[in-house]
Amino acid sequence: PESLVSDRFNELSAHERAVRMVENNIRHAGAVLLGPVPEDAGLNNAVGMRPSQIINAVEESGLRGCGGAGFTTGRKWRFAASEKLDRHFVICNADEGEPGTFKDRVLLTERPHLLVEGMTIAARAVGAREGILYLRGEYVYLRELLEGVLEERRRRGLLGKDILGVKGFEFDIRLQLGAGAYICGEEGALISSCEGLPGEPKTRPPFPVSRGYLGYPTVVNNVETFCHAARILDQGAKWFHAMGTEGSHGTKLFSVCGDCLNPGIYELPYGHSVWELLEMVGGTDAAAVQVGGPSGTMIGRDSFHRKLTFDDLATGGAIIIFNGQRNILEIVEYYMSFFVHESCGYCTPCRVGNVFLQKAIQKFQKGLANPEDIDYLKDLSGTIIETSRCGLGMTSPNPILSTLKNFPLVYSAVSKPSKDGIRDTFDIQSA
Ligand code: L3W
Ligand code: SF4
Repeated sequence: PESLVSDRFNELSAHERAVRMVENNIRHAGAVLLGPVPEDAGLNNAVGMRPSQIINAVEESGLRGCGGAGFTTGRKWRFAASEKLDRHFVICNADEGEPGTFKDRVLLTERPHLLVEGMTIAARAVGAREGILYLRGEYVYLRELLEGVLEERRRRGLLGKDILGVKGFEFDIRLQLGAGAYICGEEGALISSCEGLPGEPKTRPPFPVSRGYLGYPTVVNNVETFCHAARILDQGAKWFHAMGTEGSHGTKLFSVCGDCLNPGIYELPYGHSVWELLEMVGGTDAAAVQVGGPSGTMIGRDSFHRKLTFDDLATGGAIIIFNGQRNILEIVEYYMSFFVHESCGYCTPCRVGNVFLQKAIQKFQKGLANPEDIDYLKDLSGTIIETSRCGLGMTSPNPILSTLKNFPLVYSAVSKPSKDGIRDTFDIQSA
């Protein structure tokens, strides 16, 4: 929209721009998360419902986890509620660390009450009395604001004992800060970190819903997921279900950055194509779009018709736009350096394999690769994916695999046949 590229718009801070984007989209696409939200209407409804009715409503809405993996939220809550242990926990994963993702930061800043409302509704649904808001270490500046929100809600009877006057409905939340490790956004590592242990993923199963924090049933959801749950309890499952597509209901916040006129946060119903989003953000010059951050997929112009849904291009929200001046191998090498740095080191394939992948990409960058190195990249990527314990290792080869598939010329243009056809090996010491 024209108003977004006015001089006034360019004077705004990055955060103000993000909110303006959402406000603008609200006028165009309809407000859900950052539009006018009636205070605690969802929680007021939830206290009049049985836990099973809350879970039914969330399940019927079709809400799926907004961190990227898209597990059905109602099912997750049902699993946790069905566990008969005497303590249950609700944890909000606000360890927003995927490069290119900054939507949760805006929700935490602009809608902290909606988030805590969603967590409180989840607590009522699964029978949790204790909650943790796990905040990304780099968002430490939000601590005071969030502590203030929790305190205010305790004062107003929205947290603590007998919430909203309902006898026996007790729930409170403590804030815990991460310390800058990306892996702590993985739910097992996050739980370990909350327990005071090193931030390393846990082997699943058991899933957190049955044995999570301190061994008790635990619901871990993303910030956006809790916010949607609160709106669903306010507006109804049918309202949410009616938006989006068959397999991806409701709306989604997208963090858009890179080579476009109007980076920011956009809230859209699921089902828009990448091209439609590029038109909205002034990014139609794009040569490549990284959907879902480094652990996602890089697509080229011939795939811009693809849809932003779980059935096509699933994403936790990151959309990074690259114009034709960008060097794809440089981007891939940078993403691999990110994974090398952030691997927790528990599994050898992830700890060592990603270093080898990065080295191999550097070989292509230097023009020293041969066609056999392409097979090497594919083979090693497959091994890392198959043998890693958590999502980091399972997705770390994606920058390579998606660019090999969608930008094959980038690789073939810089690789030359070796003299004897034998592929070079990488020296573990130098790696
Ligand atoms: C009970 C089962 N629960 C699965 C639960 C599980 C988890 C959720 C998703 O994340 C994504 C990746 C990237 N019984 C269950 C079950 N669950 N089966 O469902 O589980 P899963 O394993 O599909 O995914 P995940 O490993 O939790 C991987 C994204 O995370 N990612 C980065 C994300 C970054 C952000 C951010 O910065 N905000 O979100 C990196 O890999 O999209 O799809 O709760 O317990 N049988
Ligand atoms: Fe750690 Fe990587 Fe193994 Fe995940 S896959 S547990 S990050 S070494």
